[in-house]
Amino acid sequence: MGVVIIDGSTVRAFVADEEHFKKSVDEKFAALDLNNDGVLSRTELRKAFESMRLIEAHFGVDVATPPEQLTKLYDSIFDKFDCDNSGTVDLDEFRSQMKEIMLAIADGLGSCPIQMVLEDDDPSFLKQAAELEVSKLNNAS
Ligand SMILES: [Ca+2]
Ligand SMILES: [Ca+2]
Repeated sequence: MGVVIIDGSTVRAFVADEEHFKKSVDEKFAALDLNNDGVLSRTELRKAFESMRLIEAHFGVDVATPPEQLTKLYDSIFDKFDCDNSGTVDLDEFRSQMKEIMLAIADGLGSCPIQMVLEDDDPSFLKQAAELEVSKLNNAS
């Protein structure tokens, strides 16, 4: 565990590192596909967002949001992911939306760095972005 400063360029570098990003997304997808049918259902995707804490970062939802409003929000997110309206999210849909979301977060961060505490069990993508930054710094020194 440690503290690292990240900003928009950190997140962008993470997404731009295609091999690494794809691997992270693929691993995340596999972990989220609880029943191993190769696609994410509405429930599985909702669990995903609850665990990734991306909603808070990207959509600015505060903790006091009423459950029915959250459900609406998750439904709208699911529809965004499910580009072909098949009722499930496949790996391609997941990859492209994750990329968009991460880039939107990068835009949101801009050049205003945020401080992140890295916890070992934190599954968030921002943490992975931060770790990539740390490993680059280590390599540079
Ligand atoms: Ca599934
Ligand atoms: Ca679909």
